[in-house]
Amino acid sequence: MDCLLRKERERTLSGQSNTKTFAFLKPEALQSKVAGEVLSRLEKKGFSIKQLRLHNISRKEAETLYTVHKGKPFFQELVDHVTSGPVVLMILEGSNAVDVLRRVVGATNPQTAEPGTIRGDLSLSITANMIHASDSAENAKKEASIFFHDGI
Ligand code: 3AN
Repeated sequence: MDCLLRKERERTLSGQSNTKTFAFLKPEALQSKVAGEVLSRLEKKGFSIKQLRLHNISRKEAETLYTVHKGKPFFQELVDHVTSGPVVLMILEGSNAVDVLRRVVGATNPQTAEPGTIRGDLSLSITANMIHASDSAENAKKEASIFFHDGI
C-alpha cells in the first residue's frame, strides 16, 4: 500500500497523529548483542526510526540528561554506567510515540517490569535496564537536543 495512504489510515484508526520521541539503548544492549532484537521489537510495534547513531556519552552529557536525579544515591552509578560504553541513540516516530514507547519499554525496575516489555524480558538490573525512553514530549525535545543538533 502507498506509504502516505497507510500513514493516513493508521492516523484515522488511532485518532492520533504521529509524534516523535527520544530513546537510547544503554551500553549492555551492544555488549550482550541484543541491540538488533530491541530495534526489531520497536519496528515491529510500528515505530519508524528517524535517527540512529552509535555514541559514547560523555560525563557532562550524562549529568545533563539525568539532572533531575542529581543527589540521589544511584546518580553516580547511573552516570558511570551510561558512560561505560557505546549507546545507540535514536529518534522514533509513531502514533502517540512517547506514551506507547514507555509501555513497550516497561517499568524502571526490570525485576517488576511486565513480561512482554523490553525491560521485563531482557534485563534484571535497574541500572542496566537496557533502554532509556523520554517520559514526556517536553523531555523528549530536551533530551534529543543534547545529542542531535537538529533536535526532534
Ligand atoms: P525511567 O528510565 O524508567 O524513566 P527514571 O527516569 O526514574 O526511570 O530513572 C532514570 C534511570 O535511573 C533508570 N533508567 C534507572 O537506570 C535509574 N534508576 C532509577 N531509579 C533507580 C533506583 N531506585 N536505583 C537505581 N537506579 C535507578
